[in-house]
Amino acid sequence: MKNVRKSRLILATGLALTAALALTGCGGGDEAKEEAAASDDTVYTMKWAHVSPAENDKQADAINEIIAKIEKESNGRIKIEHYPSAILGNEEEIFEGLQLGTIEIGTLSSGSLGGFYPGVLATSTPFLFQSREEAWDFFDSETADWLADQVFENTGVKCIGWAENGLRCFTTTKKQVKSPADLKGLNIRTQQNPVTMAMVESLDGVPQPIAFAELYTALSQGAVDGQENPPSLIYTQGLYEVQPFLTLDYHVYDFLGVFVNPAALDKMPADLQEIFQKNIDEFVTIEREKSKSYDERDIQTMKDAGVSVYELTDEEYQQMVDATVPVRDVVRELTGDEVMDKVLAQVEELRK
Ligand code: EAX
Repeated sequence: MKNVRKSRLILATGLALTAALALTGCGGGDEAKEEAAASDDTVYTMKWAHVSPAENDKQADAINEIIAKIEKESNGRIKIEHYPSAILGNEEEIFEGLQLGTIEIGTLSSGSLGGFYPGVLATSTPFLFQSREEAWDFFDSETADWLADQVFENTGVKCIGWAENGLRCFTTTKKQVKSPADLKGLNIRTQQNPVTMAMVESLDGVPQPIAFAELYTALSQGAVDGQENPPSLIYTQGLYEVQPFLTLDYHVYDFLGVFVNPAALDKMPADLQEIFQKNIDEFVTIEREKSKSYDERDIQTMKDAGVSVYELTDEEYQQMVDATVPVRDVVRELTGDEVMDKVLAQVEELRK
C-alpha cells in the first residue's frame, strides 16, 4: 500500500515535471515519462473476466498460462486477477464494464457484441468458413484488424486479439438432429445474437435467448429442448449431462475477442504495454490450439459418457448449409453492406 502511494507521488511529480518540460518546449516529454515510469515500481492490477468455466477449459487454462508469463516478464509490475464463470456478470455486462473501466480485460464471444457493434456479427454468418484454420487466417487478416478498429470506433473498447470460442454445434434433449426437419418446432437456446436466432428460425426451430450462466438449469428443467455451443464448452460447462444428443454440424465459427479498457492500457508505460501485447498475441495462438485439441479430447470423453455424438453426412451437411443461406440477408441487414462485403471478399481472397 505505502509503496504504491510513494510511487504514485513519484509518478505524479514525474508526470507534472514532464508536463512542465513539454509546455516549455524542452522536448523529451515521452522520454521523461518513460524514465519516470520505467524507474517506478507501480504495479498495474487488471481484472480479466469471462463466462466460461474456471478450470480444465481451453480459455481458463490459456488465461492462467499467460497471466503467469505476463507477471514474470513484467517482474510483477503487471498483476492480472482472473474472474471466470460469469463472476463479474454475463458477457454483455462484462462489455459494459470494459466501457466504464470497472473491468480491464474481457474475453467475449461474438454473440454478446451485436448489441454494441452489430458489424462483428458478419463473422457469425452460418457456414461462412470451411474450417477453423480458414477462420484463423481470416482473423489474422487486415479485414479483422479493420473490424477491430470498427469495434473501437463504435464502442470505445479496444480489441487486441481474436482468439477462438469455437465451432458451434447443436445438442438436444429428445432426438438426434440429422437435418433441418429434426429441429422443427424445437425451442433452442441461443445467445442474444440476432444472427443465430435467424439461423434457428431458418431451420424451423424456435430461438430462446438465455444467458450462458442460466443455460444448464434451462436445459435440465426442460424450458428449452436444445442449445448450440462448441463441443469442449458443452463438456466443460457440464451441458452434456442434460443433453444426450450432440450433432457435429459446426454451423458457426465463433471468435473469442480479447477486449480491453483503453485507459487501462494507455496508463501503462510503453515497456509494459509491449510485454502485455506480446503475451496477448501468444494467448491467441495458445488458446486457438487448445480449443482444437480440447474439442477432440472432450468429444471422446462425451462419447465415453454415453452421449450420442453424430457426424453429418455430406448430403445432410449441405442440407443445413442450403437451409441457412437466407440468413445472409438478415446479416447484411444488421451489419450493413460495407462490413458484409469486406468480410465475404476477405474469405474469397483466402480461398484463391
Ligand atoms: O462465450 O453463451 C454462449 O453460448 C457462449 O458460447 C458463452 O457465453 C461463452
